[in-house]
Amino acid sequence: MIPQTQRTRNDGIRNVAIIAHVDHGKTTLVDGMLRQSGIFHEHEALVERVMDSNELERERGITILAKTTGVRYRGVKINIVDTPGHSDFGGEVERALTIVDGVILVVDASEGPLPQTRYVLMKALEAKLVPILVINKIDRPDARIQEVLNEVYDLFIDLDAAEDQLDFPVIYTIARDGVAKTSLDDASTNLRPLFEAILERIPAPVGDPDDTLQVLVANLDYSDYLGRLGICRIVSGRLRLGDEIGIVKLDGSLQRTKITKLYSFEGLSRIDETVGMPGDVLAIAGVEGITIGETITDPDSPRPLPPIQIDEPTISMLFMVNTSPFSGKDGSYVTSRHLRERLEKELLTNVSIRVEPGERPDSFKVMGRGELQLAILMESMRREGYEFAAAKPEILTRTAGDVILEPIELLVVDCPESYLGVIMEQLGIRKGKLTKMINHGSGRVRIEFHVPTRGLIGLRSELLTDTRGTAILNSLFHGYSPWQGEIPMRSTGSLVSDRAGRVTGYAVFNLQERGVIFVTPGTDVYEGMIIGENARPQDIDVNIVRDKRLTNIRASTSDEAIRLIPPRILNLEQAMEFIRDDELMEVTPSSIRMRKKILAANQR
Ligand SMILES: Nc1nc2c(ncn2[C@@H]2O[C@H](COP(=O)(O)OP(=O)(O)OP(=O)(O)O)[C@@H](O)[C@H]2O)c(=O)[nH]1
Ligand SMILES: [Mg+2]
Repeated sequence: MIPQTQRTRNDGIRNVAIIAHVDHGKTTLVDGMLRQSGIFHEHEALVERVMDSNELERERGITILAKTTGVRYRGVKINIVDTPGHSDFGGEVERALTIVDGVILVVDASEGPLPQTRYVLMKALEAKLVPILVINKIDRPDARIQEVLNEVYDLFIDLDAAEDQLDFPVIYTIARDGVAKTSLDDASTNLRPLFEAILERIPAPVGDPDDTLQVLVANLDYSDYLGRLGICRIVSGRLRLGDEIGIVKLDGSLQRTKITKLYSFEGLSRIDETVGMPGDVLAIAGVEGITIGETITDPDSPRPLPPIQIDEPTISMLFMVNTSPFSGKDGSYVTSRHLRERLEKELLTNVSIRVEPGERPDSFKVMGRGELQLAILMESMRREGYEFAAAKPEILTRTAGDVILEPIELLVVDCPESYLGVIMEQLGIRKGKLTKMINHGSGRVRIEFHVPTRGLIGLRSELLTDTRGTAILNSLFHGYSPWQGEIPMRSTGSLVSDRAGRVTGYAVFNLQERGVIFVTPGTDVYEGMIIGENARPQDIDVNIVRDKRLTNIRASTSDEAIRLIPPRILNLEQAMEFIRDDELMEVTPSSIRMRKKILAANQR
């Protein structure tokens, strides 16, 4: 008997996502796959980590957005999704997993599995995706390949992997050199063993081309030339250019439209296509308002796919119109309408961000997965010409009955043994509970804690100072637990300018003993602006614009330069960590300032 709906296997395709902890080498591995698939000619220079194409990604050397590319190997089209490894961008990974049939789990041969390895693997196993393990950076002098392999097995078992998921192939790579090996004594000099493993182990997609059209819009991209692109996976049916289709919107309504542009991914380019079959990963353009999570389907008998589920945000920040005396000086977009429209636009592409109206009409509660995610959003906005104020990040609590629950993170700290005491002390203050301590015998220890998310704010900079830059911190959302009680925050106060004017070297010289100064001579300030950190707990109002030419203080202008301690100029993330409840940060295209919420000294 012929089954009613025939599920056809599309053998010409493999869809795979590359997942890992941050910096373990995903994007570098994709470079190698692109280079070796023959898409680029030998002489064509390819920039390093070519998929990290946006400006902030290149500057910071991290992947922020998941991106799709395609290569061909032995006649098979392999669609590859490169994902970010930083935990704040976990939403990108969750989404990427909805369009693939398998994952390449990359693990650093020295660092081994870290919190985000656990997270991404957990998501992949839950989605029943087939894994291939890649142990990367086997060239590292401190590689501990066998140990790391065992740790990965332990992780799979810990995550309750099914029997067949445990049977994953292991490939050893030096992504930077484009080399993959099936065993450590394999003489391979290219990535062929990895490509072979993908063809052999990642299942070809299945789906019936004659069934009702169902296409999941899983990601968005933007092109100056084409406008908004929807990146989709065809689940069933045929998607033909020019066909009348229906889009089931997130609110359940149906939008009738036509597909006018259809593309597949080939290296860094898009190739025109006329038809898409089940399993294909394609981009469509020219569809007004298309958004992540929608289903493209038959307009006459629509069959929507289940919505994409992703984890909830854990922290929030209030964004508001900038009301400082300097507002509007260098931003092009400064009104609450500008802010609202920009945040609404962000929601279209960034599914792990939520926005709610704030208490005041000109403020917005922006919620995300972590400080870095919110910092990246603010940084993008200021570069686009936006100007606004933002309040201290807050943790999103929940309630169960009358118990307040707060988010808890799994924190892994790697540090030299000698700093163990300092780490324990700092985490103690922040209500961290030690859960595990591993000594690899290399002089470094790995310590794991469960610690309230709010205890992590400012922790990184604190520990980097305390351990002279040697501690490595990684954290991952762990769950909710009852409110852990008060955690003392910054023990210092702010130095606050008591009047408007221009900072003088003379004033800085006189104030620098009181604490750390954040401004350079020549900077314009206003009353209520924070110009430094007081060494004592309380705030003090100071005159940072005093100009008294006392000859015994500076004999000459060059003398002045010598006597001034260089200021500490805070970047966005540092300012986010510095400000307290009664303070704001002011974000503009050219500056990041901090201020008291109430500017007038006599009203505070
Ligand atoms: N020694 C060594 N270094 C490598 C290797 N592969 C990648 N790297 C380096 O590791 C660093 C991180 O590489 P990326 O490819 O950006 O890592 P990623 O996993 O994409 O990072 P995120 O996307 O930010 O999570 C870069 O400095 C690479 O040059 C390798 O095989 N050996
Ligand atoms: Mg990357």
